[in-house]
Amino acid sequence: MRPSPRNDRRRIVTGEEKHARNLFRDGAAFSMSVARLEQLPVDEVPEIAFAGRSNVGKSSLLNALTTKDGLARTSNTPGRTQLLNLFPVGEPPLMRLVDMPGYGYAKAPKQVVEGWKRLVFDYLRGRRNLKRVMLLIDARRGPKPVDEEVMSLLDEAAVTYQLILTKADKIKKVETVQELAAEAVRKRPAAFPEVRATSAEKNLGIDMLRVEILDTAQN
Ligand SMILES: Nc1nc2c(ncn2[C@@H]2O[C@H](COP(=O)(O)OP(=O)(O)OP(=O)(O)O)[C@@H](O)[C@H]2O)c(=O)[nH]1
Ligand SMILES: [Mg+2]
Repeated sequence: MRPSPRNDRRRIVTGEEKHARNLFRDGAAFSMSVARLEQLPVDEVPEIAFAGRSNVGKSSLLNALTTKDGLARTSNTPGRTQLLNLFPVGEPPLMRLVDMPGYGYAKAPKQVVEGWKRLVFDYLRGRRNLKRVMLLIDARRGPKPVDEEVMSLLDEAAVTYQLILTKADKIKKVETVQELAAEAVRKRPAAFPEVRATSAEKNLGIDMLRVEILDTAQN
């Protein structure tokens, strides 16, 4: 059966999933926020970045993955996350999860929006130890032109990315959106072909995503 958030709850949690859950739960901590790339640590720890439009649910997904509600700050108001926030997992760190400011939020002052976008795009394009980008897409809306812009940038920079649908609890036919999103990346060279559906609110698709993130960081 195709993995879908609808049957996720009835799935038997595998040993791998338990291991990943314990690691993310016990081993994730906040380390630092940076406004400029020069402030990032210089080392070989693999990073997995969470990117996407404002309010898509990046910080909420990070909290669901680490099972820590307040680890990354979330809000109803777009523009909550304004810096790159690093969350190392494991001691010594096996990887870092990176919560990013959202892009595509038109209501903030133009200069501010441009500043966030530049920070996000520069990081995505230039970070050597960036292993994969989780590109979050609202399941109700599908990919937007600004998401396509990010995909093109990642294709050009040869940084692997994966589309993750968020807020899957808000729609009935998540499989249809999943297929449309998979079609949108089919010809994109750096895109991982499978699109995952998640809900941070209902904890759907989270167990599997942890295992995938861990595999990515370790390979
Ligand atoms: N129903 C539902 N709501 C969600 C889900 N994930 C996030 N939300 C809500 O969406 C809003 C935005 O969530 P955030 O996690 O702050 O979004 P973000 O992408 O980090 O936003 P910025 O930092 O502003 O770019 C909050 O009100 C969350 O409660 C989900 O899976 N289901
Ligand atoms: Mg955020």
